[in-house]
Amino acid sequence: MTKTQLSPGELSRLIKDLATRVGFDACGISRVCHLDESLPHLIDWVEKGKMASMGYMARNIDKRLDPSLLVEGSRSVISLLCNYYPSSRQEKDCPTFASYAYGKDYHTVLKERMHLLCKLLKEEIGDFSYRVFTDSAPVLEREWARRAGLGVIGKSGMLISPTGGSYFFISEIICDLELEEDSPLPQQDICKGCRKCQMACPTGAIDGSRSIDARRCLSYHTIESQDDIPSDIASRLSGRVYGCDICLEVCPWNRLSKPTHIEEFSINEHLRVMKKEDWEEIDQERFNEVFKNSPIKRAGIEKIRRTLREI
Ligand code: B12
Ligand code: SF4
Ligand code: SF4
Repeated sequence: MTKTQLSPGELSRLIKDLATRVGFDACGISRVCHLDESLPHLIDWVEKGKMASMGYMARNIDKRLDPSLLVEGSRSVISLLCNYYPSSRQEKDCPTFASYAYGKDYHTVLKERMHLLCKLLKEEIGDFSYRVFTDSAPVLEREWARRAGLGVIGKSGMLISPTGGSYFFISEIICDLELEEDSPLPQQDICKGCRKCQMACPTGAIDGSRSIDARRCLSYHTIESQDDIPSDIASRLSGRVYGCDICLEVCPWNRLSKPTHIEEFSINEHLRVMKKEDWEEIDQERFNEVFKNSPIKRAGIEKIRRTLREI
């Protein structure tokens, strides 16, 4: 069978079935286009310096707004959500890590699943071209997921699914297939009168504009930034050494969260129990061994130890 034998609607339904089969929680489709509406928002964010030292956010703006410049000949963006809400947490008195980093690196886990999805699809419809992405290239992932009807952007900047909350990774397959697109959810204000994330953010990074100021975000300072943490930010860490989940924890939509069924996202046994003194003692070799497949390698042991001294 070739891809021409299925209509765009039939193809889209087949892709959504396969997405469920390989373990994704939601799948939505958009047609490749230039994200005109996002341009002023993104430029404003960059020009006001809210990207902090993440210079890569100011580069490739054209590609970030137009996937056809990133993947030649692409016609559709298949957005996928994958739930990572943990079923078990770190022990008490351990330095706190953001829950997205508990298990195996999501880049690897999700890319494997997306390639599997495409392999199964090729078995059904024949060859097509595609590339897979998750937090790995200039792609406005939340905006594509929003356009594909998978959720709405909250005050915290998070993409919130009205059926499952915001503990989801976003990833996408950008391909040359002609598919039936989904519609965005109605632009009702998902937050209504709520300001819980704004009130709870310890550093005032959330101003209600639906994107955040990275210069004030603990996640930025504990993972992305190579500099020492400024003292007014460091004094608000409250035990956090890698990322921050506060704006997710307080969000009422996350009462809908259910533990992930993806085994690879369950908490690394060492991370679950390691106390401050264990982090001070672990050497580079042992760190590499224990956290071989973990996203926390991004910050590295030296950065984690520098942050530890601040908590
Ligand atoms: C840079 C980055 C960061 C930076 C900056 C955060 C930020 N808000 O931009 C830092 C290091 C601080 C960070 C932190 C976190 N991140 Co991050 N991060 C990214 C990254 C690489 C780019 C985001 C980006 O483009 N920012 C630029 C701003 C301008 O864009 P934006 O906030 O996405 O907003 C767009 C739309 O929402 C829309 N929009 C928003 N408001 C409005 C209003 C109007 C009127 C309109 C028209 C449009 C609009 O327009 C914007 C431009 O299109 C993405 C991966 C990717 N490639 O997309 C992951 C990503 C956003 N991060 C993610 C996660 C999980 C986190 C953390 C929870 C990790 C943690 N626990 O520590 C925190 C959450 C902090 C927060 N509340 O946002 C997930 C979010 C999943 C979700 N459900 O939303 C992503 C998508 C990674 C992934 N593949 O899953 N992150
Ligand atoms: S991740 Fe933490 S510091 Fe960053 S915006 Fe959310 S609550 Fe604020
Ligand atoms: S905590 Fe409240 S204001 Fe913040 S994103 Fe969730 S619903 Fe919106």
